[in-house]
Amino acid sequence: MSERPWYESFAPPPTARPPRAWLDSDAPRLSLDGLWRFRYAERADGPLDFTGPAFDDEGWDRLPVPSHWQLHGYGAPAYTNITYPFPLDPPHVPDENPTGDYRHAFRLPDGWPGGPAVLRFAGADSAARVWLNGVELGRTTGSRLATEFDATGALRPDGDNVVAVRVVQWSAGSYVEDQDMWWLSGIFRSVDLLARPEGGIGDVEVSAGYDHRTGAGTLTVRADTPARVRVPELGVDAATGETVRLPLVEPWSAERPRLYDATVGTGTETVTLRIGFRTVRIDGGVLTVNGRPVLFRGVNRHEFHPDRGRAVTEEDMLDDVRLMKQHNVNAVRTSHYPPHPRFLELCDEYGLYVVDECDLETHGYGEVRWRGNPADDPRWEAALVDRMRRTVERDKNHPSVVLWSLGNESGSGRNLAAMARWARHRDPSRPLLYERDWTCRDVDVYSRMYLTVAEVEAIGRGEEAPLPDPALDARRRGMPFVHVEYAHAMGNGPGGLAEYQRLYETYPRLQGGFVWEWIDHGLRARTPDGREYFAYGGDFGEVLHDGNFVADGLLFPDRTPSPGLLDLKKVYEPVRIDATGDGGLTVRNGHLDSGLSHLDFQWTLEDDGEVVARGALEVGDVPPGQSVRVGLPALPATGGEAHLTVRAVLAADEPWAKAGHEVAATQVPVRAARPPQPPPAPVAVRRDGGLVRLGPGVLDGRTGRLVRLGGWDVDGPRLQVWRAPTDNDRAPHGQALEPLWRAAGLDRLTHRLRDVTVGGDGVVVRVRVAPASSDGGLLATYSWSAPAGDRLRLVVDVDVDGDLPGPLPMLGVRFALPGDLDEVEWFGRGPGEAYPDTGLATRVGRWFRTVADLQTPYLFPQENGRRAGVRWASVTGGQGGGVRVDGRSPFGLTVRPWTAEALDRAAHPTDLAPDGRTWLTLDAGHNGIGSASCGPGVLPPYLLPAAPARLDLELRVL
Ligand code: IPT
Repeated sequence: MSERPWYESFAPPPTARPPRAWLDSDAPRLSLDGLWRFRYAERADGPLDFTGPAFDDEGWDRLPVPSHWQLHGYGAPAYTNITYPFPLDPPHVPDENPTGDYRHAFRLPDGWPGGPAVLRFAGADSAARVWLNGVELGRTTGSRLATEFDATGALRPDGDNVVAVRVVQWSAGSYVEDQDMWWLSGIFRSVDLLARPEGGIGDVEVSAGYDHRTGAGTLTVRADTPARVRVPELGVDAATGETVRLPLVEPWSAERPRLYDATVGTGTETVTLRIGFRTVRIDGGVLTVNGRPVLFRGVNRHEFHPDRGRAVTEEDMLDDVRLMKQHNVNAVRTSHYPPHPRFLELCDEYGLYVVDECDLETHGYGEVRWRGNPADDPRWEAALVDRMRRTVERDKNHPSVVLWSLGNESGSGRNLAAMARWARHRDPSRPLLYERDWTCRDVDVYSRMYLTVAEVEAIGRGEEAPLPDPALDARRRGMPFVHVEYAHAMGNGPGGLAEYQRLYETYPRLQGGFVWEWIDHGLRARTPDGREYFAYGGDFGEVLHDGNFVADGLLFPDRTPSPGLLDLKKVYEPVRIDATGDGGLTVRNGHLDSGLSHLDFQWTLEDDGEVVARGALEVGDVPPGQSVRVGLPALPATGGEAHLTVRAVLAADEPWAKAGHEVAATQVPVRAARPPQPPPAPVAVRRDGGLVRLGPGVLDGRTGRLVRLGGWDVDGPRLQVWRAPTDNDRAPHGQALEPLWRAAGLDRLTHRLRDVTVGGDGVVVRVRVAPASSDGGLLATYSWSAPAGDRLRLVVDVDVDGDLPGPLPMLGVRFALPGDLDEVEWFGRGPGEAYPDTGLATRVGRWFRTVADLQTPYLFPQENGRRAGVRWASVTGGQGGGVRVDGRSPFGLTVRPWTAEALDRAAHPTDLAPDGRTWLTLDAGHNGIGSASCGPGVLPPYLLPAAPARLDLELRVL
């Protein structure tokens, strides 16, 4: 019988110091971050020869601390969403247990005081055993939780100190850390040595409430040692434990993150705090901050960087915070673990509401019907309560943290109840949330994920399906609702954001939600020939993996905003500018507690996409929650299709964006396009051997296809129904359309020319398009005429012939053009891509992009880059000249250097190479995008039925 290894223990770290707040102290601190000596092994039972100072580590490698060893060439990253990559056999883990031995020598700097010292690990994944100068200090668990050890006895005041650490990839803790992310190991957050002065401050607890009725603040700061609390700006000089009533303070909110600098000092140590006065309460079933109902315009944030994994830097965190603020996000759920402590300081400072989530997920137990779920197994109780305790103790002083979350996707069970009991008792000032137990027996807020619009609306109305237990049902019915994950931002999409937001803004019980998720976790990699791409699950040879499900963020891995984030910014606008229909505008202030004086309102008038006038709009200050009516400015006459765009921009610099940054905007059509002229008498068709000449075009008389347009070789039209399935069409956790489409043969349609009829003034080509093994298909009729010598008209009529089930992926025609036509200008919606239920951020205008820039490089190649509402488009080349397409009514436009079929075959963007032609696709419609990659599919109004359709186009040579 062998002894159970140290990392296979259910218990929390036995010798760790009690958890406490993350404090900014003037006591000496020595950062031990840097290059450490490192030895990698495939197993965890290697010799413990390295723990003493005398060991010779000259032969060892060097690895940065903090970092993940898999991102420095040891072992390999692995991605699973739900499934555990090891057998469910707790607390045991496989013998193949990647292990990193670390050593780091340091000296205490001059002036380092004698006396107590603490060695602090901010995060080690997944468990570590720690020695200082050969003395074992203890072990850590809880990858994203801090662990402190008393280092006093082992520390050498003079000479070299050596810290030695063994970190294992798999431990008992791995069973409760089954979050949907890369398995990445190592000391990935900082290591510090902290001097602990005698009579110093161990822990501080701030309680700073705000009474919105009186404007008064109440401040109590407690510490484990008697100390003075000073807030100079408020004239506070009080003892710890004393409650100070302040008749007038400025409250903290995400909109106005007012912080007061404070110190808590004893004779030997002073800690610096930033205090925010705010009160979180559930009042009559509504979650309020400072007495006002809060609306979360939220995102779920994992810590991620494409090179560093979860070892994020301060700059990475700042990038996230600034990007969130710039995109109208006001709330973050720290899915699914407490973030780096600095992130919460930034949320306090820049203004973001935080749902701080405990480091807990046991999702993979769902694979065994939750048999043995750690959330319900008493052997795990102490460890789970310890995790909650370490979350709350570390983060309790942040005004930004408004809710605690017990964890994610861990089923239900008694240990969750124990965690909730502990948290409630320790911090009654913040409500609790946990999504997966729908009875809500342990929490204060009802939360769910990926509900349909109809389900959310039912909850808004208080008409959700009842729970079997009437008491629990009544209790839950009285709770505010938070949609803790919705709108899965995987690949192209998410579609349908506006429908959710409308509900959140309508029903007081619905307090917003958190989009899944903030950033794609693609790891930067290179092809053998050196081209960069972002790797996802399976790219590292994992046996079990969940592919590109790890790439489901609003940001690309390099933090470039995706079209989905631009849509979200529009939907999350805290100011709504709407046309009233009778020549005016309403401006609604959706802020919780700020007016609009920080915004300037500007307008521009565009005539056929050209700016012809601009000015400022006087809106005045509008109190939170109120609307005003504003008259439209006097506009000069326009001759074409005219649009007025009104923008609300920052009047002055903010810490997160410069003056002029657009917060909200709307576009109002003020003059319709001139009605199309009746086509002039068509020019005559000329036969020329096997060719048919018509205006600027030449058709092949046998195939009916256009082969030349002016001087350009072209080939088309070809009916296009297929699109490279999006992640939402593929729908790994939703109703997938892709298999239905493939089963219907829409990816392998064949084309049969029925006839070509050459008349005196036009050509009619009829083609039947249908899949093998089916009698249903589409009939396409291409009617060609030349309304003038320089123009060619093409009317495409599509009819359904027999049984062809919808929705269809898309319906359009495509042409091959010479590849040197590689620039596109269009008048229509832009500049970004748009599908029926996306592109909310786009506006009608004249836009220009190279063909390369029209492509959106989703990590898994899929349909992308379509521009909607296009009135006309020209495709031109560097050498000059090109072709132009005008629509009698607006059409969809996609221009690519490869076909949809090539896009469909690719697994990474680097698999795609321009094939020498420019593929111009003009569509009468696309199916919507939806969010079925995880959640509901396309809403009915955005489905593309298999039904007759028409495109009426005019082609011209430039
Ligand atoms: C849900 C998880 O909470 C989250 O971590 C992530 O996996 C997300 O969905 C999908 O990307 S679980 C889901 C399968 C319902």
